[in-house]
Amino acid sequence: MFETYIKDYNEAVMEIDKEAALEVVENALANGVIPEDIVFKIVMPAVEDMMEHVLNDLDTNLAQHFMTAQIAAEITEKMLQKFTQPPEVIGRVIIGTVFGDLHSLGKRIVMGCLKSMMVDVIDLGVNVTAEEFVNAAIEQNAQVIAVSSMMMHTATGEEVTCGVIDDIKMVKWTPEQTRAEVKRLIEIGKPGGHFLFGSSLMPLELPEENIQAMIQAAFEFGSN
Ligand code: B12
Repeated sequence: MFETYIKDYNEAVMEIDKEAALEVVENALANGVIPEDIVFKIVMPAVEDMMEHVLNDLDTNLAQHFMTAQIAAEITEKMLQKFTQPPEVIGRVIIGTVFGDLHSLGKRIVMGCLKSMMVDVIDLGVNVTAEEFVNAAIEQNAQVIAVSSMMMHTATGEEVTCGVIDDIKMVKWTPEQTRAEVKRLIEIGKPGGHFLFGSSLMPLELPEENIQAMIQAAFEFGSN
């Protein structure tokens, strides 16, 4: 019977079906499974299983990855209140997204995994300065500071200005028009330094000669 709960729970998270996953947990509890076993024998192995899939199985998608962590965190928090003995928390982590960066999805997945593994997580949100990380770690007596940083310049702490070419319009431009636009952007951004020129979406329809023209112009006008 217990094996069936494991199988049903895994299927539910792979289907991104939160309701079904919660129902498996409710059924298991109603049939005498203890909250400790829900967390350590059903929920936590499912998170580990998902991490394996993400590493080795190209068909695993972001929604499955995200929801497994979120469901695990939610159930673990509920089950902790029902544990007969206070659970052994293995450590405390201060987490946040670095200053200048507003990306939060990856951080939330990491938080979900950590919570389901008995780590106390304190989230400082996004756009967090180095001082805020350190002060929080000292105040909260955390052993680990976990920093999420999705962008090159915020990861390295540089102040940069980004100039992104309009790669939707670039689909219809000629290589000469592309070159002129790169020149224009770089002339605006380059004075003073710390200027990052780039593209964004790169639609599949972009003619290759425009990409070549963009790169050549970026080297030509961007070099000192
Ligand atoms: C979604 C997204 C956005 C969303 C963010 C929504 C949100 N609330 O998070 C929006 C549209 C707002 C956005 C904005 C911008 N974005 Co953006 N964005 C993305 C995108 C498409 C996906 C990021 C994501 O969520 N991935 C899914 C998660 C699950 O993966 P993940 O973040 O990598 O996290 C995993 C690991 O990295 C790791 N991890 C993450 N954090 C941590 C922390 C710790 C401690 C640990 C252990 C692990 C860990 O575990 C996670 C789970 O597996 C990426 C491109 C890409 N394919 O990655 C660009 C991307 C990150 N963005 C980029 C850019 C440039 C921007 C903008 C500057 C665009 C603009 N010109 O306005 C702005 C920045 C605004 C700002 N100041 O932050 C660039 C960064 C380039 C670079 N490397 O420097 C990327 C790479 C796109 C690109 N190719 O140009 N973006």
